[in-house]
Amino acid sequence: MAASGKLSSRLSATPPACARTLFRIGSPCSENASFMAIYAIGDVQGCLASLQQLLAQIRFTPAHDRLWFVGDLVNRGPDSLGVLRYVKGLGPAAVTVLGNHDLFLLAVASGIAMPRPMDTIQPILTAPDRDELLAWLRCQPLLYHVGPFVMVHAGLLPQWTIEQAEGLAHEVETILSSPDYQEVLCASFTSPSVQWSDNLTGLPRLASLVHVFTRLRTCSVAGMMNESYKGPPDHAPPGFLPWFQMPTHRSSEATIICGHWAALGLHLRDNVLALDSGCVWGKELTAVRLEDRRIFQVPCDGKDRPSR
Ligand SMILES: [Mn+2]
Repeated sequence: MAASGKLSSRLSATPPACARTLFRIGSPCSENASFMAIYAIGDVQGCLASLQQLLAQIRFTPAHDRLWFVGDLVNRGPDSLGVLRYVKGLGPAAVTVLGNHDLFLLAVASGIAMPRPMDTIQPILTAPDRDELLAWLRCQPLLYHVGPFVMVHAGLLPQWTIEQAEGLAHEVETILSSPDYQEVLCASFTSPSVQWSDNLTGLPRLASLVHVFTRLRTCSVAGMMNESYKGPPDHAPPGFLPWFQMPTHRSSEATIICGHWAALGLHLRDNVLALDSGCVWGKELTAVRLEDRRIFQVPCDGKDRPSR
């Protein structure tokens, strides 16, 4: 559904009625009552110029508006340091959830993972404010839930309710934001991933959760995650479907906002807003205004080329 070429904005499926209660600040009877807009934004991955262009298009005003980022603020694009500084600097005007590239940055910074040729995180690692940026990043959530909306980087297993998913995310967030955070990074980046099971304990449990929240694309009806498939949903391996298409998808009462799957592209359903429209691959960066589901996009054709 991603628009191509020129700047575009349009409306998609109707938001749930209860979404409107999110957007009121102060008393509606007050003379000073103001209304804010919440914009959910897809994977930025260091594409600062595209982000700035998108924010200009929506006339983002930090005093009144809120930005929700689906994670993967950094890597592959040319200015991960600039994006990280900008989003951190927004304070309460921005929320982000952690993506796999954000966690990879933390793992490299801890000496747990090695950077690869396509990675563009080195300027963060040598920045004078590196420690503040990284400390801020690892305290961001894996799951953010307000009203009818739940934001995660990749997806939720079909057997999880929203309440279960929140509790599971909190297990990981508690460790990541503690002095022991490197243990979960080490388990996530140096051991073979383990399929999720309620019976998992300790670090394999946390690593499996990290894997699901930040990398899930397709899974089986039984909730087994496909580890490697990154292509378009129509060509998923036999027995695997996009996580949100499962007939027993137990989180379907909420609207899930996610990214991570560039080959899926911008994909909007009544209860899913998948926003990775491939900015870092020269396609578009997308924002959805949650109040009315209006779509805003900028083309990312040249100003934010990934370095190779
Ligand atoms: Mn990702």
